[in-house]
Amino acid sequence: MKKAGWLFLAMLPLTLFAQQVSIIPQPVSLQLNEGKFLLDKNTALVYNAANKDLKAAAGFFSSTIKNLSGISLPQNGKAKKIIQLRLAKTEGIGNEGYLLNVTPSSVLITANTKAGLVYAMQTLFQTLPAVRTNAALQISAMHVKDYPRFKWRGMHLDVSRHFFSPDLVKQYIDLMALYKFNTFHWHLTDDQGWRIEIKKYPKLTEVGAWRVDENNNVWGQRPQAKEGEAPTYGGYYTQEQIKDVVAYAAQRNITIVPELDVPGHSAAAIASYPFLSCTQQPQLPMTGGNYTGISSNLCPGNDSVFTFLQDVYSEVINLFPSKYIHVGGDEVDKTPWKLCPKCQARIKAEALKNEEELQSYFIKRMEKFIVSKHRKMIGWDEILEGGLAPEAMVMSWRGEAGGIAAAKMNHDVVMTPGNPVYFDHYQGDPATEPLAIGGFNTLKKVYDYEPLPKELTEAEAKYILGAQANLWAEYITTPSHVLYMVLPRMLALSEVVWSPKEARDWNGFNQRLQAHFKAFDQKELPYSKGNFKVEI
Ligand code: TNX
Repeated sequence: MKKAGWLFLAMLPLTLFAQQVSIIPQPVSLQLNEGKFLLDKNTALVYNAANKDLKAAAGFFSSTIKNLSGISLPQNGKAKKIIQLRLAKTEGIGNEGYLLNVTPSSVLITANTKAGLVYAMQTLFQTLPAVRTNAALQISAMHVKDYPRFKWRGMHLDVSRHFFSPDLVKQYIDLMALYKFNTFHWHLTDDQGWRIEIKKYPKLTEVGAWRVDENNNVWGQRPQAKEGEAPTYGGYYTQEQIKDVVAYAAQRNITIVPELDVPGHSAAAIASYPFLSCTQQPQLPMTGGNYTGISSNLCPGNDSVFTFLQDVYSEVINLFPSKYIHVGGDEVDKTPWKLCPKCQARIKAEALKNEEELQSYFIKRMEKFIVSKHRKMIGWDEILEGGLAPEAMVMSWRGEAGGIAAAKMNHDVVMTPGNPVYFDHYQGDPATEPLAIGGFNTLKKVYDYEPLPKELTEAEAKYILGAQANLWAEYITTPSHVLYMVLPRMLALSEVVWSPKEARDWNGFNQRLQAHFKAFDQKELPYSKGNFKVEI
C-alpha cells in the first residue's frame, strides 16, 4: 500500500471519533459538544402557536417523531426538557438557514423562516434512527450554523415515459427534503404520455395518458393499436392528487415546478387532439424512446394551438403556486414546420427568417401569456436559438454553454448539464448496473461538479441560481428503479448545491455516506453500491 494509504488508515479512528454525526449535505459549521439530549415523553415542544409557520413546522416535527418513536410530544406544556422553535431575525443565515443548539437539557432551533426551521429538523432527523424504534431517541449535543450555497437545489422526474404513482412521487419528495433540496421539477408531459388532468380537454388523459404496451427500450418506435384494442399502459394524476402532492411538498419547503413540454415532445397531446399538429393526422402516444420529431410537434401556424395552450396553462398555473412554469422547448425537429403552409405563412406574416425564429416566436408568445399570469417562464437551452424571450430563465442541459450565454445576457439560469447530472446515465459498470441510457455519471463525477463556470465574472455568476439533476425515465419502469438511480447520487449533488465550496471533501463525504447506506438498508431503499470506494 502506498504511504498515503497508511497515513489515511492510521487517521481513520481519529476522524471517526471527531465526526460522530454524519450529516449530508455537510453543514456550514458543526461543533459537537459533550453529552446528549434524550428525547422522551418528558420533552415538550415549545413554540408560539399563534404563528402559523411555527405551528406548521411544529406539526411536521411532531408527526415525524411520532412515526419514529410512537411518542406524542406535548405542545407548549411544562416539561423538564424542551425543544424550542423560534422565528427570529437572525443575521448571516439567509432565508433558508438555521441555527441548531442541542444541549443535554434543550434543543433550540432558530431561523428567519419556516424553511430554515424545517431544514434544522432534517439535520436533527439525520442524527436519529432511520426507522421506527422503541429505543430512546438520543441527540448529540452540538451547535450548528447552516445555510445553503445556492437558491435552486433541484431534482427532476420524468413521469411521462413511464407513469409513477403519487406515493412514489411523495417518497421522492421525502428524500429530496431529507437532503435539503427545494425544487422538484415535474416533467408531466412528453411523447409517451400526458399525465395531468385538464378539465377543459378531457381527452388529454382519456387518450394521451395511455399507450399500447410497455415496450420501453426501442427508441422512437411508433406503435399501431391492434384492431378494436384500446391502449392500456399508463396513468395520470387527477387535479386533486396534484393539489395533495403540491401541499405535501410545500410542507417540506419544496416548490414543484411543472413542465408541460411544448412545442416538441407532444405526440401524446396530438394523439388526444390531432388538430394540434401541422398534419392533423390521427396518431397514438409513442412507446419507448424519446425523440422522433416528425408529427410530435405542435403547429405554431395555427392560432387555435395557442388558445389550447393558454387554456391548459391556465389550469396548470391554478394548480401550482410556483413562481416558475416550465414550457420545455427542447429538441424540436423543424421538418414538419418546413412542410406546413400555415407555418410558412406565419414566418412571412411575422417577418421571421426561418423555422428557428418560428420556434422563438412560439416560445415568446408562451412567455407573454405566462408573464400575464404573474409567473416566470423557464425553457431548456434550445430556447436561446432564434432569440431568447425577454425574461426567460434557461435550463442548461446540453453542457453549460447555453447557461453561460444566458447568464451573460442577464438571464437567470439553472445548470443541469447531461454530464455529470443526468441521473438516467450509468452510475457504475454496465455489467452490474441496470440497463441505462448510456454515458457515465458516477458518484464521484457528481460530487466534483461545480455549477459556477470559470468563464463568468462575479456579476454574471449571480444569474446561476443553482443546479439540478434530471431523471429521464425511458429505461425506468418501476418505483424501486427510480430510487436506485438517484441513490446515492442525489446525496453528492446535495453537497454541491448546499455546502460551502471549501467544505467539499470526497473522503469525508464517503465516510458520512456509510451511515446513510445503513439508513437506506434499514428503510429497504435500493441504492447503487458500485464504484465509489474511498479514493486514497
Ligand atoms: C434529452 S434533456 C431530452 C429528454 C431525454 C433525455 C435522455 C432534454 C431537455 N431532452 O427528452 O429523455 O435526453 O437523456
